[in-house]
Amino acid sequence: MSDGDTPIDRLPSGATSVGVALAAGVAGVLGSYGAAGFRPAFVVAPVSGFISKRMPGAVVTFAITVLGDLGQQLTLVTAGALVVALFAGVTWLWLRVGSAPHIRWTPVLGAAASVWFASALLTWRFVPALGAAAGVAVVVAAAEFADPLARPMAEAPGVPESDGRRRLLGALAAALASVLVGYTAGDRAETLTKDATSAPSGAVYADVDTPEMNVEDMLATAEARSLDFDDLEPLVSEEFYEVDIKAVNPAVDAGQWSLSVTGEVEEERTFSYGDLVDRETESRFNTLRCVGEALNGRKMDNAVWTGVPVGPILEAAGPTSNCNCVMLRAADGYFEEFPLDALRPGLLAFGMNVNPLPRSHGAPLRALVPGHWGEVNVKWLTEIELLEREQQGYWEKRGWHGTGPVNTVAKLHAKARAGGNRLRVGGHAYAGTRGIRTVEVSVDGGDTWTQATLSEPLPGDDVWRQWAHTYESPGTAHEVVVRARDGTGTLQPRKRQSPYPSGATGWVRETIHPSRVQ
Ligand SMILES: Nc1nc2c(c(=O)[nH]1)N[C@H]1C(S)=C(S)[C@@H](COP(=O)(O)O)O[C@H]1N2
Ligand SMILES: [Mo]
Repeated sequence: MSDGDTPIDRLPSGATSVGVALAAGVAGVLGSYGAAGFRPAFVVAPVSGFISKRMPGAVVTFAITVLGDLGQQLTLVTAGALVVALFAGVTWLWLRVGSAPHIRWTPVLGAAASVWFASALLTWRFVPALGAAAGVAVVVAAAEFADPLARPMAEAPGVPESDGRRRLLGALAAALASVLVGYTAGDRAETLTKDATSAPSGAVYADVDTPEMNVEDMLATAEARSLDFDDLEPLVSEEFYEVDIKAVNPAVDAGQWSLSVTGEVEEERTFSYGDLVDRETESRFNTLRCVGEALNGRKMDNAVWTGVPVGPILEAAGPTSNCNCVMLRAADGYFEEFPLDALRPGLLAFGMNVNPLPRSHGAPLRALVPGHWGEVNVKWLTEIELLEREQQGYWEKRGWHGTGPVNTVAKLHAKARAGGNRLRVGGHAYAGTRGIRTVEVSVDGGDTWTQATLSEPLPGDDVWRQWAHTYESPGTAHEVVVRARDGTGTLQPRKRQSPYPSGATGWVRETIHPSRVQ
């Protein structure tokens, strides 16, 4: 079979154009990623944000409670495909318009300019949009110039209009190169900024009173008080969970950023990053838990946070509202409303475990609201608005009731052999500001109960504890049940309820097969 007989060579030019256009679409998206990294200037970001925002409440709930992080990845892939289709469509139109001979630059420049314009409109960032245009331009140019003679010859009767195979291969090669370059550049931009703070130079702790050793001491205390249990996460989380409404987080420059206190106040106030960092700071342990997580889920973690207490900031503005309600607003368009009294003892944090607050956890500044569900601990905070009457927050508009205090929970995350015929189980227990008094364990499905060993409490009003229990293995499969009693003596409710809408309840139960425990 000669070269000329390969099926691709016999492609009608229409199909070739579609192939070139799709290759250009992919290259455009990767070009945008190369210029922006995984930040709001990445052209897929606004589209995936739009999808998340418009997704019906029921779908969001399904995504959070069943799909977990996969839900957000699906949104991102869908958004990516839509943008590829958009860029490909625009390119295809220009390939049609510009298909006259001798004007090969027309589709190259036309498609690039249109894609730049579309990206700039979507992201409202004009320079990074050039990345998308460059990706598209390279692919269309490669297709057009891969086959130098095709177009002039097309006018001669009997001569094929163009060599579809060469055009398509040129486009694919250029797209592959764009993908590689875009991915590498974007990934580099991303690692440089992912967990980097957007704090101005002279790191947070350089200008504040809190001696860094203070936080170091707290971390050392947490390590010392963590139970000696290999499979159990220590008292300060090694990996802190993350929940965001958008797949692409805001990238806020602390130098440009400010926090305003607005609404029902005597005097509206605005604070720059420097204003806040210069105030008297405080470091606290604070545990967070997401209302959307499963009963024995992994979206509950603890850290040492450094920042300024909210109380004096509120007092500086002088709240006059009589609904006792406040709305926190953020740079990603997130907003949550809850009682002002819950916010008063809170912290505005710009540090996390000795480091500046990472972008993923809300840099430059987030709210910490003691004892309340994660969702009111607003990240990338920009505004504290005192309200006149109650309003619904982002999640409440989607049916959740997650603005109140957390439910009590004892989780079971670790199992191990403990020598001889003994087994050991353990986990974390948390009840917000009520604290944990005891954790009780049953190894016979709930018939008899024993008190578990608890980790020594850490200082603070809103910190979890670890529990562990060692027992003689019955030798056969048995059900372990665990429940906590909070600081007021109230037992964790037995009734099982799903996370939606007000957080999971019930006791964690797990059937343990002794032979399968490592
Ligand atoms: N601006 C903003 N703040 C936010 C969110 C968000 O999507 N945007 N998610 C909330 C939810 S639902 C939770 S559980 C916590 C999680 O905080 P983390 O990501 O630091 O663990 O942040 C809350 N604050
Ligand atoms: Mo959450």
